[in-house]
Amino acid sequence: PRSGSTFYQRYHNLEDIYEWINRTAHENPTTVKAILIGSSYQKRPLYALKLSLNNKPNKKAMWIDCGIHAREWISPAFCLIFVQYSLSFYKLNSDITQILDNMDIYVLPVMNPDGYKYTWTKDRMWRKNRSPTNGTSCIGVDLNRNFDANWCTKGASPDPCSEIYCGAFPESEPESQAVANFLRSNKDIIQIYLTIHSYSQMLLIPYSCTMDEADNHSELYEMVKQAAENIRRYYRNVYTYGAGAKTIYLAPGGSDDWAHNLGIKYSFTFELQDRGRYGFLLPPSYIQGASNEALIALKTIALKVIEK
Ligand code: ING
Ligand code: ZN
Repeated sequence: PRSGSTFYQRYHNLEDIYEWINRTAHENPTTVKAILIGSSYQKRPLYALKLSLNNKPNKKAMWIDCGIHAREWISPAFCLIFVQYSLSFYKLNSDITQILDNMDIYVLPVMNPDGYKYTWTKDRMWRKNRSPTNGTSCIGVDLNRNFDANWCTKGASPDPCSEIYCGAFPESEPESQAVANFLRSNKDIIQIYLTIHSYSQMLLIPYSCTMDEADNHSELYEMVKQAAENIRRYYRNVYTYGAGAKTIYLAPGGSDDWAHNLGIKYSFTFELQDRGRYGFLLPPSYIQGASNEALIALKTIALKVIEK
């Protein structure tokens, strides 16, 4: 079984993650619900877990998705650790208690299950989903170029063989459409959007799709600055931070920019460990440390939003 502290310090294949989702929901019937938000190109279910630890009415919410890119294994690993931490430390850790007393949290552990499966069975370095395009043998759309935010402009590619292929049209993919539909339906309650990637150790805010600053740039900038300072103070590790286009590269069609434009003003992309030594092949012994850093950044931001 998954008893013993080592379950979360390992990477898990897709079947094990589905089993974990199922078990987590069944073992916590009053606080966790599995919500089917859609399915992948290969018809795998997309389950988000809703964490609702306190029945206070009219609570706001936060959305966290992991595994949009298949090879970034630390990302689903973080989502599992985050759920486990929330369920274990509610009422024990004051930060997570305050956060969960004020908001429900939706966690999508694997947004790209077809790609994730492929990295376990065929090609460890696969990034995109697994949908085919007519007229080419090249497979897959970059789901983080498929959202409707300056879609397929500079920083994305219309070539189906590219690693940053934007797809045939915005939300052409069932995985991005499922997330976009869920966020649209719940945009009045969702205050914070967070998407987890790797690697490079960065805390990014909109925009990535343009060099323009977001309307609330200074507020967002202050949040990621404080989050990076906390990571450095507690874990002595360096994260860079700022608007995506200026900090990493111009990248249109990303989920965080789209969520921001939808009205979810507090929108973030975290790039977890490392800075390139292991890259996507981050050894399992780094999972806990990388997740602790993401967790303190998440807490810093959520507590700031709650204060407002
Ligand atoms: N990085 C992201 C990528 O999709 C990014 C960077 C963030 C792009 C936000 C767009 C919006 O390229 C990784 N490592 O995937
Ligand atoms: Zn990524």
